[in-house]
Amino acid sequence: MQRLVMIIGLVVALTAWSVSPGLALAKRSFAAMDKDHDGWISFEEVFVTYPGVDEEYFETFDKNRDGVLDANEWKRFVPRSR
Ligand SMILES: [Ca+2]
Repeated sequence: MQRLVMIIGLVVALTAWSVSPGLALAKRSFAAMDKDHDGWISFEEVFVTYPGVDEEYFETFDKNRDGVLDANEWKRFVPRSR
């Protein structure tokens, strides 16, 4: 019985450890998000990393409405999952 508890505990710990990077909605750095290194983050670049983000949500961070996020706009971005 004790062994079973240990095994379950181990499985839970391993699952939490392996799943956490996927669950981590921690924001990536501007450089990491700017895949094509053009100095802007497009909706497509955000979508690749955060598929839960739709265009409408993306646009709430695009303060100057140019369709991309600059470094300052990216600072305010908050990842969200669907
Ligand atoms: Ca912009």
